Amino acid sequence: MAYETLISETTDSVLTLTLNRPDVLNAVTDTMLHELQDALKIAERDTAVRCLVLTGAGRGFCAGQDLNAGLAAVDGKRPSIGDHLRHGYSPVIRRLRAIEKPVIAAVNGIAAGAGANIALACDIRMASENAALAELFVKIGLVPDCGGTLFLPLLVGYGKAAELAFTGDRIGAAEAHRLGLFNHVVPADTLMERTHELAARLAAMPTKAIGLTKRAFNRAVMPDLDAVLDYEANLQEIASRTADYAEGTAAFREKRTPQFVGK
Ligand code: LHQ
Repeated sequence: MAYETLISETTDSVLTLTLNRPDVLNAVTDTMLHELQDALKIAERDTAVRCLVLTGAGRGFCAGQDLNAGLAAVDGKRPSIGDHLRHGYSPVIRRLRAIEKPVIAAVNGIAAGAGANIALACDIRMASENAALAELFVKIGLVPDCGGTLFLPLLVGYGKAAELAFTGDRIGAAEAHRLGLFNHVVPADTLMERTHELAARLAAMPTKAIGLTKRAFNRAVMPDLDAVLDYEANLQEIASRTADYAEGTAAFREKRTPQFVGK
């Protein structure tokens, strides 16, 4: 299948999906969301695919929502960010969690905002030494979405999750590994080879047993994912109506430091 923003390749029963907007660190557009939804839907049904790898082209994994794409008011009408999450991002997160095959994120560079939480929605994260992760929503006046309010405290505990989400600080690969956010950190030039080794190994294992294990983990530790995604969308809608969100996004586009007013 040929996509505009995604490269899809299958080798040794491993489907590799590469986010492909390298000039903007693979920032997410509507097209990318639709293509991801489509590719994951096909992968779910395709018995020849027994493991998935998600990675990014170029020096970034994914910089989250493309802040230059479709968020401005048109004819005085603002698009609803809550709806954007419900119809664009949430189906992707739900599919990553529901697909009964292992999903590995090969984090090749910065994973930020929605990009960070897409990585956290995967089962296992392999990372290169120059990878980094940032829950930087707060830096544009937003709250973590894409399931981050669940995945982050689940992986690192509440205190560290609060620190990462409240500050938006970027953490390097070694720190992310120490916190349990990245399973393994490897030299950049070996990331895809090492990821493929693990993926091929998992693809040769009893896929049904792995799928059922994933189903059980989902039920045990994230049974309310749908409600979490919906709640995040409601909260993001509120946050997106604040002066700080307007300032944060304007400052990003104008390449300057934002001046937040706290409301
Ligand atoms: C970008 C982006 C980007 C556009 C880098 N957009 N161009 C959901 C629903 C609806 C609304 C809002 O949000 C959400 C969820 C979210 O994901 S919110 C979070 C959105 N993402 C961000 O706020 C991240 C913005 N990017 C950054 O802060 C930096 O680019 C990071 C820290 C990711 C990387 O910094 P650097 O390594 O210094 O790279 P850079 O800033 O120079 O970026 C390279 C290029 O990519 C640059 O373009 P240029 O033309 O100057 O070379 C950036 O403008 C572009 N880019 N992220 N999200």
